[in-house]
Amino acid sequence: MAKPLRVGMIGYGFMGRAHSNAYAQVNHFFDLGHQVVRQACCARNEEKIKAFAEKWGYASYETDWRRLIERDDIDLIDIGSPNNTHLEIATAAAEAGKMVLCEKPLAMNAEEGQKMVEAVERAGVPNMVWYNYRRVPAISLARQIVDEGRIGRPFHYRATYLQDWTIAEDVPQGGPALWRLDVNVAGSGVTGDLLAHSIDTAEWLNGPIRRVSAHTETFVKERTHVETGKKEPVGIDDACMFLAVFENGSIGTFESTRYARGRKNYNTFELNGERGSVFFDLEDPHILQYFRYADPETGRKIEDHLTGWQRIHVTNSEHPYMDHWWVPGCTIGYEHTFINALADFIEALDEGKPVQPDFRTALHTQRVCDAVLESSRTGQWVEIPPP
Ligand code: SOE
Repeated sequence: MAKPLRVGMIGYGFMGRAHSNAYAQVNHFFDLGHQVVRQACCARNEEKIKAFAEKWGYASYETDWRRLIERDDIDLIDIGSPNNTHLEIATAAAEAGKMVLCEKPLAMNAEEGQKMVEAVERAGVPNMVWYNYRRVPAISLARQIVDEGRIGRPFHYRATYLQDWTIAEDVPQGGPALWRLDVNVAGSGVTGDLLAHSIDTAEWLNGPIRRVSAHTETFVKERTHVETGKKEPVGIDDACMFLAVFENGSIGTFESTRYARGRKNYNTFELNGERGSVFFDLEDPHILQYFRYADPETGRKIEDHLTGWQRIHVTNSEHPYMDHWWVPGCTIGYEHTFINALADFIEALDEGKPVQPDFRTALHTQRVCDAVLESSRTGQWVEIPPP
């Protein structure tokens, strides 16, 4: 008999919906020792959170997150509210003995992230950060291919994360929908919002980043602020490029912008090694491209007339997560990455094991983001301490 896992969800925006969908679906597709109960959701706007509770099947709602955390019928607090709220909520939730899930990036900066790690580790509560792209089956397959030794000694890592939704100068900043453009709420621009994903994926596939050298740009210097109605300086980075040196000796380039006309959520990476390469593009999410140069066991070169890039359609039941979904050839989508992540969290909970990426791992990602921003400010290479 599955134990109840009573969830208190904070936030009702894009991520509030993505996480709530995972809570609604996970037990339909994964056999787990816990049954999710959508116990309560929470946001300040009563009309909106009441409607959200009805739409997503939450049994109740709150308009003050402190009240949600005080409730003894809640086991897990999920933070889907803007970045400047993460520290306070996560700390209070951990102190109240709740499990804590947090939307990425972990915090506004590493100093805050460090406090969050201390809070969850002091309380000994299960915790996870929603770096959902690890749970794209094709990206998990890339990790499997690396673990199987099929890439061999890595040389290059190349990541891009491109969007185009902030090019118009009249897009305002601030408020419930556009807080990502307000540095006081988001902490940074594309570095924390998009490159944090790329860094998490990169470190998961290729190990820790040790040094970075970066350049950031803010193309539109002033935008009307939704809350004041006045033009205010833009404090976020609109675009960021950085060079990276990994602990394993390979080198990387990372590029992100919200000004790449035509690119919507173009999140790609390529890893080139001595024995093979992998390439992934989120706008073609079911495909992992794999180039096999040599046999992983013998190191012997594949016959020349048989080498070439393979486009693996990652929908076989042997592929990561796919035995929980449909028959081979039938694809899954963006929302399933959150369901897969939640299933991993609950499986770990069932077994009393930690899950990745936890707050400590996400803190390292945050340290890389901070180092990138520091490097852009100072024009110097910046070292990142080992995880
Ligand atoms: C920004 O546009 C955004 O919504 C990010 O905040 C998400 O983390 C990313 O997955 C999609 O783009």
